[in-house]
Amino acid sequence: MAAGTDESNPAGDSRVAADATATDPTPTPVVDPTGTGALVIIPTFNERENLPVITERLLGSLPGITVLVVDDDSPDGTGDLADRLAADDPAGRIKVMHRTGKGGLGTAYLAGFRQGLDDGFQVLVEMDADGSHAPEQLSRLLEKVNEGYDLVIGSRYVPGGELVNWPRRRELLSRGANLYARLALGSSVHDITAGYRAYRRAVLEKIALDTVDSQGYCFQIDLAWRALQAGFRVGEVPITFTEREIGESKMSGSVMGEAFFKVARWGLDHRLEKVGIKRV
Ligand SMILES: Nc1nc2c(ncn2[C@@H]2O[C@H](COP(=O)(O)OP(=O)(O)O)[C@@H](O)[C@H]2O)c(=O)[nH]1
Ligand SMILES: [Mg+2]
Repeated sequence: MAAGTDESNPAGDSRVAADATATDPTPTPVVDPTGTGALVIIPTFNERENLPVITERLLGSLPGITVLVVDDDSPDGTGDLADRLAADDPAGRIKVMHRTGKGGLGTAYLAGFRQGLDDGFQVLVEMDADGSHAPEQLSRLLEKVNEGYDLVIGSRYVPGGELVNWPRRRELLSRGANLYARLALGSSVHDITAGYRAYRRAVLEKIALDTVDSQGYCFQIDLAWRALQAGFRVGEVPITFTEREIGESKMSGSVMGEAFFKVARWGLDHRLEKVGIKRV
């Protein structure tokens, strides 16, 4: 049993509020079973060997889906490769956004979200290029969105969630960060740092993306916390997270420090607000 799981809440339903979708007994599906209606945003920096594999797996399991690769001028030529993959897909399901330099995961997703909202997608998905997030499990996330959830997190730490080949040190850091966030924020999300997620467009329209400046893990916590604070319904589904086999992680230690202080501040603000004090 994973640490921090709540046995009274095995489905990983994280709380929540009376928005229209949550109270609707028969919510209208927003994505069809082939994935039409959803945009999968894949940020890339030096993922030349991984990108063709992940797009093929993704389009193989959900042929109706659209992919947006957000490449930061990868020195290994991932951006050019993405253009070729896009040109080779007769159905035009692969789109590419080229940015001028390494701007970080958070800003890559923000740029992708804006594009996806402008293009009218109903659901926007975050997925890594390195194979850690199995495309074959995306339909689980989308099904839960169709059930009425606003943000669905692919969770390593709910029953059924798994870690494959992750270094023990990273697992401990990740579990520690999640425990810390749960305590500091008083939230019941088991894997709030996870980067495999599906958002209904309403969430991203509501949460003031312009004011998000967090990076790395903190970016994921920040967005989930904003969604919870705004009263959206957040759920988790178990996934198998597999460590990358090819290429290198770009995650640095400095993002841990950012997360530590910001989460403490959000938790404090939340508790003060509950007793009627608003910090300026
Ligand atoms: N566009 C863009 N993508 C990035 C950047 N940093 C990381 N990525 C991508 O974000 C995803 C997750 O990064 P990764 O290094 O695997 O982090 P880890 O899984 O936490 O070790 C991968 O698809 C990376 O290529 C960046 O600065 N810009
Ligand atoms: Mg990775």
